[in-house]
Amino acid sequence: MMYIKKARLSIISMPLKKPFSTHLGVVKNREAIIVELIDQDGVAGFGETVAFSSPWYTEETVKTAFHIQKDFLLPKLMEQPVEHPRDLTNVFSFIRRNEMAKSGVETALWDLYSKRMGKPLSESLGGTRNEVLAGAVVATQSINEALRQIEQFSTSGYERIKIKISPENDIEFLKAIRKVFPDVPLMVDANSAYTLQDIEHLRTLDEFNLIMIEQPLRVTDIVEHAKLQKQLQTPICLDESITSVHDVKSAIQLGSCQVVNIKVGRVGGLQNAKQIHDLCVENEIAVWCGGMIEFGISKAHSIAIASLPGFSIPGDLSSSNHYWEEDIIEPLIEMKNGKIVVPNGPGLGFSLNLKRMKEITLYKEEFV
Ligand code: OSB
Ligand code: MG
Repeated sequence: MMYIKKARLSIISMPLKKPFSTHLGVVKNREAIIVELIDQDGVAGFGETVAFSSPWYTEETVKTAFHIQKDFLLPKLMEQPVEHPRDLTNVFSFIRRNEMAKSGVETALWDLYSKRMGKPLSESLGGTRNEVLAGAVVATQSINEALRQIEQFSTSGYERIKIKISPENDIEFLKAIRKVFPDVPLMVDANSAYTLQDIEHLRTLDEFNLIMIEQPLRVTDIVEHAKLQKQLQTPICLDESITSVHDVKSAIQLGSCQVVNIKVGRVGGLQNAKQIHDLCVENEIAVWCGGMIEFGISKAHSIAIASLPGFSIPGDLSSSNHYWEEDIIEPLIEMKNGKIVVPNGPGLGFSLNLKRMKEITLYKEEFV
């Protein structure tokens, strides 16, 4: 049994090395909540809440997640001991949605559990890979900057490049990119920039030999994505539309996608992420691990889940220094030859850099 005796929520803030720009806006600074859980034996587990400062990507924010964690999730967990982190999905089911808030706490419990068992988190989750495939994201409104970044990322070894697009820039960007890099493994992410009205326009993207198009339509357009997929050669990948195992079941039934982007935070934690992985493998839907411009704790959880056998496509998994001058973990995460090694120490296999945490913590609260 894990009796959580103490919990700590730290709101941190760090500037990105370079702005991350999509049609929805620009991220220049990243806030997040680091969750620490400590059990009856003093074993500590760490999680990261990946909601943004504003609700541009999902409806949650750092403040809403802090509220849900402080006032609902932590009190519940501290009054009700659990034997295994998989039990948390049920324990937290009295709270509707708020998946990133739940995930911050649930992932910390997985780390704690794995440390108690003395085994790597990847092993607790059923991971089989020793290394995961790394990919980089290009998020800029300038073609020259995009070309420069693609050059840099592909020569440093990233296995695939993802570029953010919208109807305003897609054709122009892709023409320029394919002229210089005809063979680079390339995919696009639209973050819901299109509607079904754009079907003819979207069909013109088929000629660019894209690995997939991620989330072309709106979050709730599960039926519309199925209509679109029937008319597109390029595989559709769903990101924002998938927040639960049930969403994946609907998407499979309707034929809304051929690929699913699994983000631990967006689906409420590692247990749901694992179940979505299993369901996709069973139904021959490809999966990969999505990124959230996150810090090292969340990256470490992503590496652990991406070690499951179904994660056969490179994810948004990058080095610590991809977004950060100095990440919050030790050792730092490093991509080498397009891969990131899955650590074999107990739990996450990374620890917090306390000096760095101190520099970037805005606010901290402890619960006993
Ligand atoms: O849509 O996949 C997305 C980052 C923040 C919010 C949404 C998305 C992203 C990314 C991943 O594209 C970037 C990364 O972490 O490397
Ligand atoms: Mg996406």
